[in-house]
Amino acid sequence: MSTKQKARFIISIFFIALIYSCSGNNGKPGTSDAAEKVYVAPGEYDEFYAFMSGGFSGQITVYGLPSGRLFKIIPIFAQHPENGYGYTPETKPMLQTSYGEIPWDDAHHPELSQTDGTPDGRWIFINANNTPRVARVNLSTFETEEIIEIPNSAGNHGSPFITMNTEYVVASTRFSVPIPQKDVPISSYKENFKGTISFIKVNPENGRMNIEFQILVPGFNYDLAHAGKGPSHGWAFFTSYNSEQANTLLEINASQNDKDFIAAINWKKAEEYIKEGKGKKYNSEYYHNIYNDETHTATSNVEKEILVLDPKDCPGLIYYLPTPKSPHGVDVDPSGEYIVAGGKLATVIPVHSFSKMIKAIENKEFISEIFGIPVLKYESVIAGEVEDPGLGPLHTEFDGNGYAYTSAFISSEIVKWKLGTWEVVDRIPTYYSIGHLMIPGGDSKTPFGKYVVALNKITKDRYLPTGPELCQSAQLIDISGDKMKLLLDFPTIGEPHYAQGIPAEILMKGQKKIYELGKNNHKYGLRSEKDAKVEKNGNDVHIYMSTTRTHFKPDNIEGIKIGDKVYFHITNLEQDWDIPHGFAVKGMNTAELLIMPGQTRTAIWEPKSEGVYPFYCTDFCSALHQEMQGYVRVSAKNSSNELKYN
Ligand SMILES: [Cu+2]
Repeated sequence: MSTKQKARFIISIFFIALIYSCSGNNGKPGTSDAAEKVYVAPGEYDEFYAFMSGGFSGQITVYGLPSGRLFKIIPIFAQHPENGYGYTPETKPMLQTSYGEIPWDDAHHPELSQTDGTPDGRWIFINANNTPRVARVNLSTFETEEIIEIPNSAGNHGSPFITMNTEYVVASTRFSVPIPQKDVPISSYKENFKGTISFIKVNPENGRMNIEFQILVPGFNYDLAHAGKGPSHGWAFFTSYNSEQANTLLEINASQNDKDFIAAINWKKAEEYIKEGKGKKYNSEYYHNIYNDETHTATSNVEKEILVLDPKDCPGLIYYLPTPKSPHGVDVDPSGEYIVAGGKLATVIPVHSFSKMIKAIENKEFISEIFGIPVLKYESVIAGEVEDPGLGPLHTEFDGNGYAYTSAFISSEIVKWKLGTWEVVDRIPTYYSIGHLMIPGGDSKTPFGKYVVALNKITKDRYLPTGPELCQSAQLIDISGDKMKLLLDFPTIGEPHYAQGIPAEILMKGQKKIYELGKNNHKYGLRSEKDAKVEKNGNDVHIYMSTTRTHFKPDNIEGIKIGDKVYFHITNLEQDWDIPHGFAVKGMNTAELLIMPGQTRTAIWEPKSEGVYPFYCTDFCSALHQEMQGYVRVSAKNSSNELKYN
């Protein structure tokens, strides 16, 4: 080789290295190819909508895929100043619980409603983890319509996973607690602590939830769940760890046993037992908050009792599948045959077979019994084990083409493997510490494929610092070819704990554009501007106010006195898509309002000193938006000023 040849050789190696470093496998795609794949031209729509949990933000954020654009924040378990959710009398009842008003909670797993195992775009459910609740958001309005508290639960982590036709939303308690609650030594954990698994029935017409029954289970930590589908429809699977029932230093003490369990629950059998009267009534106070789309107002109802099944009285209701080792996720493949566990300390991914499980139950291949629950023999139910699945496998989703994708938390990667042969066929690093992952429809019978989204816990070095607190991060990976390809990083709000994705066209079909004025039955709502008025009742002043582009009616109000409580009930009379109006009055000490077309919302104001106070529209609504304003005159308590307005 001449010197020239040598130089050329070295240069070509350098270029090959450069090309490889841009190919997407080191986390820096940087190619026009990737940019083209995520580019959504102005005026065009994203193909998928992704609903991400906000984790500790208590919200759901809505992103477009593949662009990664943030479209909306839907407040669920948290007050939200953007639109007044949780501040207005119409929405405050949504945050009521048996512990009082809770303005902030931890939201983990969004879950789309399904029909025949396919996401249908009607509702999305999500859990409050800390003070156990399940919420339902209507996807025609993107409003939180219902929140139900779950009694006899603590750390509502394993929820809300739904059955194939949204018959039930299932939930399990992470922390076992005394049931019913009582004052006992914590060291009496083994004697006194229990877990529960809840089945929340969903009304197919309007989505209304009610807790149909709970099942009392041994005091382990129940972690995650998924319902069966196809042949396994009628069953639901729940992971558990801490089968040691330790109550201190769990990082050591709950990792003693070689295997913990997946609880396989036959919910059709549970329905039979309930019919036969096997359920026992427990006194349990819990809140059930429902938002009414016609009165535009939520109400809190207090429920007093709940039906509880004890497996001891219900043979055939639950079986334990031994699962190595401290399992976290449990996922059922699109065919409904394979039940995949993510054993966070396991060296393999165990895959259970539903049909083998049924056979083993028939043949009574049990190795022991725990509190009346038979434990099946591992070898009898296992379909296969995926070897070398990465360190700390947590969650699995499916592409509908026979492949599974598992997130590995410790080794920060996604591992692709083949169902049936269990061989690993591809792996891609994530940045960093991936928890859940999401393929649109990836936990359903009909995955839409195309992308997997990595939901990461840490973003160190991916973005410029924004203080000690960095944004968290999602990553979009193309799964349309044999090899996974990183396309895009995008920041998230709160912890992107889990997400669900659905084709945008399914959502668009049901989208509500306005609230019809003719159906506005809010107690203080207006159908037309003529009806605007002010009524005084003792110290309560109710202002029935209208907004249209570009004025309030009334816009001058006098005769308000110190000590009065002023309710601005504002109806937005617009009947045109995307014309909200805002409202704020100087010194108001709750959030401002944002009122959608046809909607009524209330701001409460208790003026503290005499004077004249302006109010105005806070949402830029047209060319004369600045003129959209008014005044309230506040007089001394003993003033003789009469109430007047125009
Ligand atoms: Cu306006």
